[in-house]
Amino acid sequence: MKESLVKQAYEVARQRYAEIGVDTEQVLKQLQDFHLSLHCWQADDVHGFEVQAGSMSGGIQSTGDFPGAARNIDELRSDILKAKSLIPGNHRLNLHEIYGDFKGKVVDRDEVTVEYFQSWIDWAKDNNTKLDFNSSSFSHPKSGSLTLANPDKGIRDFWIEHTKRCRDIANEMGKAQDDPCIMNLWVHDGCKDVSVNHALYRNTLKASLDEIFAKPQPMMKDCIEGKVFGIGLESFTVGSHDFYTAYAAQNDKIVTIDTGHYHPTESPADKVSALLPFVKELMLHVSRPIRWDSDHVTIMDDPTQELFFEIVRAGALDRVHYGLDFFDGSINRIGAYVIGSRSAQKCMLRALLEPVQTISRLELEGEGYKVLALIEEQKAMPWQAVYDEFCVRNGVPVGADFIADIDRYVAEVTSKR
Ligand code: RNT
Ligand code: ZN
Repeated sequence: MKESLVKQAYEVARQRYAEIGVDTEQVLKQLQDFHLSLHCWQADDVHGFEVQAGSMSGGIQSTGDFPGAARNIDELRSDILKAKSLIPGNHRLNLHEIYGDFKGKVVDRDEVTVEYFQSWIDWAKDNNTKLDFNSSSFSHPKSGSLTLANPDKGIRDFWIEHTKRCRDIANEMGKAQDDPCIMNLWVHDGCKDVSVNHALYRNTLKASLDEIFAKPQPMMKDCIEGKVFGIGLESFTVGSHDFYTAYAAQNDKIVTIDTGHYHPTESPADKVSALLPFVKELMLHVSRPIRWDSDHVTIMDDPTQELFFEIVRAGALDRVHYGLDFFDGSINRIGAYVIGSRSAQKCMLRALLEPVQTISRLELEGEGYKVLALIEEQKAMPWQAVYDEFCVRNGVPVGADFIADIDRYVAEVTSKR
């Protein structure tokens, strides 16, 4: 794409937006300050680097066997850097515990320490990237259908120990980067079939969380993620949305909204303004559910756009952490990162370009049709010219030009794996 064309289009867009009271230069600054947390697990279909790794369990699934997945820590780092080089702005990296640098050693989940993440901390520093973290309760012989909610004290304590250690690691990451590390806690605990012990499991999970969170960890923040169901755990989920919402409100925790974790007609976007009066912050797992929590690559679909509109309209930009969570093994995985990240950014950009004060005033004055008119008109405003300009200023390919870069990387790197 010719840079001079991008500049011309941006100049027109800048004037069009100025006419409706929107300062695109200001918006470009806000977009520069918008940091996604790239999930490391799209690079290798949620496999991780445990020496003893078994098959995937815990109700999630990555489908497809597109060639070129990262097979080790060096390949994963290289792929992440490639993806980052094609995404404008600077973004965080979200690690799962199973992605530690175990250096050929069998390190069980209740033995993990920051030692196995030191090379990540160094890598992050060298690459001007901040880290976020996740405990990993799936894909392990002790995962079963119940971990932190397990009435068996031995198994429960194993996972409590794991999660406590993960909080220690996250806190060390936070200290090293002088910025709190956001640690997400998701456990798949649930029942495949009818059960009469729902209350027992939920009380057990609550007690486990209380124990896990007892230790103050000033340089990390806890978020808790519920869901509707997992594969093989269809009848009951211990950590449902209601469970974690109540827990977070009572215990000052961050609620994670994974856009694939609700009933098909339920709106994740609607949860933003419903939760923010009660919890200080939210974490997002932006994904794309197709019929179920299938974790397809994020695109600019209506639910994603609506989610970002709701955050900006609520004035909550700095109360949200922006994680991604998709894992499609059927397409080029670097392409998946680039498409998903750029789509999330475009949704944020469109939300930032909305003349929300004008529309809000009209709504309060009872001018319903004008509200509708302005919102409809926004859809065809030249926001894309602003995004192209953002890419140029960040020195990354404009439009679909990133495809050629990925093709080159396939030829030179991933096709040789
Ligand atoms: C699973 C949750 C969870 C995982 C990752 C790997 O349904 O969304 O966030 O996708 O932690
Ligand atoms: Zn998630």
